[in-house]
Amino acid sequence: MAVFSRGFGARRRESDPRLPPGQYLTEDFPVLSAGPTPDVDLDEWRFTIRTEKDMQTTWTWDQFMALPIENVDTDIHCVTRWSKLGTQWRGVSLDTLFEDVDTDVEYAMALSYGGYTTNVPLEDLLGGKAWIAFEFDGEPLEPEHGGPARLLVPHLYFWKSAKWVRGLVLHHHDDPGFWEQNGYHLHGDPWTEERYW
Ligand SMILES: Nc1nc2c(c(=O)[nH]1)N[C@H]1C(S)=C(S)[C@@H](COP(=O)(O)O)O[C@H]1N2
Ligand SMILES: [Mo]
Repeated sequence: MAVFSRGFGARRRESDPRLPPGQYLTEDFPVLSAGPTPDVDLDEWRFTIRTEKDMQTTWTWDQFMALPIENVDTDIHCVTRWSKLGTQWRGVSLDTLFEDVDTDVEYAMALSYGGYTTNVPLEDLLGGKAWIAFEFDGEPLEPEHGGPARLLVPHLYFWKSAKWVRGLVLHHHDDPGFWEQNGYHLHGDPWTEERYW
């Protein structure tokens, strides 16, 4: 019967070892935004890292595009339980952006055009784990998905991947960002289901 073969197929897909617990696979790319999509002009776009000593490093779009660009092939996991496997991105590694940043602290707050914030430990941003991505699937990142550029931290739930990112502020403390103040977990590891707190 059709209903059984569908159920069987769903169970097989859910047992994919790339799928964290409690997640299901989707082929779509859902849009999840807490507010309107900001209109960010490339001439006005800036990315700034501000340290705990108030030292700032800022890139314009042209300066940013002159940095080494990496291809990233990765799975993404939203806390609302969808996961998408093998997504293709291009972006600049946070390791590259931190090369000349002098800091002694352990935490960052990502800031976005439009006001969104999310907190991420530096440990989760460095070491080849995070990028500022500006291409998805071979095309410039769509505004609704965070274009011109978004943070991509694929090993954490996708709310950490701040769309329309404009910078990072480094802190001594792991202060909660937007969703974290509203009950989402401070860290957000999908493999241990750090969903809410
Ligand atoms: N600036 C901003 N970034 C954001 C969000 C948001 O509302 N605003 N939502 C987060 C959440 S909850 C998720 S699941 C992903 C969704 O990204 P997508 O819309 O590209 O699927 O973006 C994250 N980044
Ligand atoms: Mo999300």
